[in-house]
Amino acid sequence: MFDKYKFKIVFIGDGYVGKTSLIRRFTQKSFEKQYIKTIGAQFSFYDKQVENNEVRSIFYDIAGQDAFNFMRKMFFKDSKAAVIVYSLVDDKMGKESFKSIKRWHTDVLKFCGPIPIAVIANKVDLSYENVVDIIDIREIIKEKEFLGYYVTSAKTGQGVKNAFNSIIEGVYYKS
Ligand code: G3D
Ligand code: MG
Repeated sequence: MFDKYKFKIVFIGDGYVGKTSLIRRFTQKSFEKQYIKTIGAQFSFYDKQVENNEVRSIFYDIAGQDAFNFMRKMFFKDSKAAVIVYSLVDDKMGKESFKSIKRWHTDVLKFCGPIPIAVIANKVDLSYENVVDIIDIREIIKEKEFLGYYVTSAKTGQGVKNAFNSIIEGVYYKS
């Protein structure tokens, strides 16, 4: 049933930015999270109809940030898209997570080639102002197939459904 449209979408970004919370918030309890020990990752499915086609998205999530360097190749293998998450919180970790977008982008290019990439700015509930301009993001992600920039809160749910649905549809229309 899902032979035709099956998208592996990898979630990357610094630790503590909210990757796991975002995936959990969107997929809720509809699918069990599964853990793949050999690559230090976990994943969740999400099925949705796009243009009368069943689309299965498989969101890959880094399980242990520290061990991740060793598993990158396997983690990224056969990805159809990548989502780089950073935190809007105005503290050291938040600012650092924004600077890291470049590094994560380099990783994607290295392991996947020019696949579509989206950026999610998370924890908007903890930020008074979204100071980062989308132009900056586009500068960093110079992908032709940029999947967009989304502002979310995994805590309140703000922007989460829109971000995931847009990303899934974006991947579908580019596939
Ligand atoms: P990671 O998977 O990227 O490492 P997590 O990040 O999803 O584990 O989230 C890290 C912490 O940030 C968690 O806090 C989580 O609850 C919190 N968090 C994630 N997203 C948001 C958000 O949008 N808003 C707020 N306010 N908090 C968020 P704890 O304390 O449970 O470790
Ligand atoms: Mg996590």
